[in-house]
This record gives sequence, C-alpha cells and structure tokens, in this order.
Amino acid sequence: MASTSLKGPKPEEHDGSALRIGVVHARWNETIIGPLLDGTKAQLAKCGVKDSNIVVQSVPGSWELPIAVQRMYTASQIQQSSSGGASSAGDLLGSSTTDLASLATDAASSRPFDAIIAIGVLIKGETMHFEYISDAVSQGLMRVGLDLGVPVIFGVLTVLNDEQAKARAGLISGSHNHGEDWGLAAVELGVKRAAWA
Ligand code: DLZ
Repeated sequence: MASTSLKGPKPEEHDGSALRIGVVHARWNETIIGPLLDGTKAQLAKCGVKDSNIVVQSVPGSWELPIAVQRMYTASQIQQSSSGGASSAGDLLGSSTTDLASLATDAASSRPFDAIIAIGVLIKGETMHFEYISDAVSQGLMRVGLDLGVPVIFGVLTVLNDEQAKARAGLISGSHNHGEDWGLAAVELGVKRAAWA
C-alpha cells in the first residue's frame, strides 16, 4: 500500500489482476523519471497487475505524451479487433521497450488498455518553455482521455527546481514517490471504469 500524506487521497484497495495498463514516459530528466517509473511499476505489481499486462513505452519529452497515449490506446483497440495480430503500440511508436512476445501470447493482453499512465518531469527553466509545455500537455492528456474514454493518469511533475522534483520521486530522505500514487490511481480507475460501462 502506498504511504499516505496529508495531501493525498485515502487509498482504496482494488484488485488489478485482470487489468491491462499502458505506461508512457518522457526521457527528459531521466534521473527523476527512472525512480518514478519504478515506483509506478512496483505499485501496479502490488495491486496484482501482471507484468505481461504492463506495456511501457517512451517518448523524447513530455510534449509528446498526449500523442503517444492516443496512439497506444488506439493501437490496443486495433490489436483486439485483429484478435492478437502483430499490430501493437510498439510497432507504431518504434520503441524497443514493449515486450511484443508477451503481448502475443497472454490472452489478457489482447484487450485495449484499461488505463494509461503518462509520466513526465517538467522543470522550470529560464525561458517560457515550461509554461507552454506544461499547459499543452495537461490539456492534451485530459482531452485524449475524454475523447477516447480511457482513464489517463496524470503522472507529470511540473516543478520549479531539481529539489522539488527529487522530493516527489522519493529521492530525498523521507519523501514520497509519486509514481506509487499513479499506479494506484490507474488500478482504481481501470476497475471503476469497467463498472461504469
Ligand atoms: C524542450 C524541453 C524543455 C526545455 N524542457 C523539458 C522538460 O523539462 N521536460 C520534458 O519532459 N521535456 C522538455 N523539453 C522537451 C519537449 O517536451 C519536447 O520533447 C521537445 O520540444 C520536442 O518536441
């Protein structure tokens, strides 16, 4: 179970063993991204999500997260309708991080994603990049989730400096890894979305 804090939601326990979860992360600020991704995957595993049902992709920066989420979800729908064919998000995005063999062999893996987690770290610099990217990515991820009807978990840190980023990735003594919260949120939304259908 993820640790609680004054700010976070009261955690709910859900069984993620039947879920298929997509994760896409930016590669900018990789020393922060790595621990966040680890925290996310650890929490998914704690909730029972099978390793073969977790598909991880990467993109260069946070700006690319919305299109990646959109293509990953659409590809997972195509994959289902072609009943386990070779088409996959990995093919579309050209990443080597997807385990294509497990996608083809695990029956549960031929379903569209139940939730997708988008992970990025935006650190304010001297120019206006931070403001433009933060705003566009937030709006883009919300839009893609609503347009496709799939829960998109907002795993994007928008911080003012490196210390703030480290403190949210569990890299400072006593700090909390927000990736754990994102894993938990994906499982809760994946389960509830099925109930809302
Ligand atoms: C260009 C840029 C800058 C300045 N800062 C960040 C950042 O802090 N975090 C991040 O994820 N990406 C950054 N990028 C890269 C953009 O998101 C994007 O990848 C490029 O502009 C190419 O479209």
